[in-house]
Amino acid sequence: MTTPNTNPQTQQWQAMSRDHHLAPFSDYQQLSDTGPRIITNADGVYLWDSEGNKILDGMAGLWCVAIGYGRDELADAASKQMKQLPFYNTFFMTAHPPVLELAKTLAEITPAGMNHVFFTGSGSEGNDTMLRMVRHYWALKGQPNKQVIISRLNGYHGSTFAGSSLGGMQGMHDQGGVVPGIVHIPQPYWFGEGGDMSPEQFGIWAAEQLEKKILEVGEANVAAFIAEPIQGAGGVIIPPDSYWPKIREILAKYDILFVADEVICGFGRTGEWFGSDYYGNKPDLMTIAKGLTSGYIPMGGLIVSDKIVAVLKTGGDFNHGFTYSGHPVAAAVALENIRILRDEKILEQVREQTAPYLQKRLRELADHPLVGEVRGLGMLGAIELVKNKSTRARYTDKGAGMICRGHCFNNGLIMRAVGDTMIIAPPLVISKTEIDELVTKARLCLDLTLQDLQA
Ligand code: PXG
Repeated sequence: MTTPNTNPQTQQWQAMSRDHHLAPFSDYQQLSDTGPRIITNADGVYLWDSEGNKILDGMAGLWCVAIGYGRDELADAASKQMKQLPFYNTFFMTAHPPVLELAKTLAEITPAGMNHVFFTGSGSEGNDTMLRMVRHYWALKGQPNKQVIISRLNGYHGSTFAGSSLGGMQGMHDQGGVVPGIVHIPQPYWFGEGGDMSPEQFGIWAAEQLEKKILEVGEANVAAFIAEPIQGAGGVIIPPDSYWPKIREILAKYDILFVADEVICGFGRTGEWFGSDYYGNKPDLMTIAKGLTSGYIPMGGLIVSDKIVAVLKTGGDFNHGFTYSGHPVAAAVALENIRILRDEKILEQVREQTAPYLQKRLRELADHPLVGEVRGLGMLGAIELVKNKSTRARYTDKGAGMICRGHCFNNGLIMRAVGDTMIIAPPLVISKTEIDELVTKARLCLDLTLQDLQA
């Protein structure tokens, strides 16, 4: 699938990869044989590789570069902070101005009643923190049996042991096992799993699986339910409209905590600050990362509601923390990123202008013979590749998604393949002209993929 290299430096870098680098979620033999594509620079919504190819980044890096590449303000904020105080920890009764200013700023944009944040270095660490905090919370409340977390199959909550156990990715569970006390329910993925039910019926059915699981485990043993408002890595799975209202109804009946994993949906991806705002959900905790710094520097966190903080205050030390919790440089970058999102009214622009346009243009691809469904919301989109539009049957064993991903790479567009679902999550600042380019390239790549599948 990859085109031959012409820049001799590309081969040198690929040799370094082969000889020394173990990349995430990669087949090491394949990576060694083929060599990675080397990305050398970026600006706006575009990337350039070492061969000089310009590529429209339809995935915002990895769902994170909200404000686009090349914003000097973030580099300047990092540089200034590095010169003033490059590191100090937030353990042992110390803090520094950037971490405090960021905590206050987050309280301004998070839902009402969520006024505290525990900082981490990543989304996975945020979910790890959540697991310990939630179990500790119930123990402090005199209910130490409330330990079990209910999560969803095909959800993604990170790659630490807690993160991958909370997630519902079998391939991860198979390598090294899982943390005990985490159980999974089906996902609200109508296109893939809805069968003969209507989307609305299926949404109710999928939500009812939560109640079924609470009753099976016993309310007295359940600590929390965790879910992404929209599953990202699972394939941009937008629940049927009936799903979240039914989940809210179930959560109101039982004394369990609700955790929204906002790592992808947070910071404007749906046109609201958080996916929970979009759906009107009321979480007790929210995991954040990615869009918090637009990916310019690693940072994550766990937003904690006042109700939980009040209980934590009764418990002495919370025995948890990372060297880089609240790192001053990351905090300074996050503050500048949020300032840009606010001052440039990027959420308003997404909500009122570019997301409606992206969704309209994307849906034009539904007429393509290879496309079984186009769905999307805000700056998220998914295109289902099928052999038969009416039965939703796939091209089994052909790897349609990977073929399409290869064509995209070679034609200047990054789209991710999750099985045979092509997904996009472009930078929030993508313009209408750039959206036109994205859709034109996507159609071309669908044509090329169909040719290959029929050959
Ligand atoms: N929760 C969600 C919802 C995520 O999408 C994490 C937690 C973990 O965050 P960190 O910062 O620890 O990676 C994520 C991360 C993909 C892909 O292939 C998605 C993620 C990470 C890597 C690959 O779509 N999401």
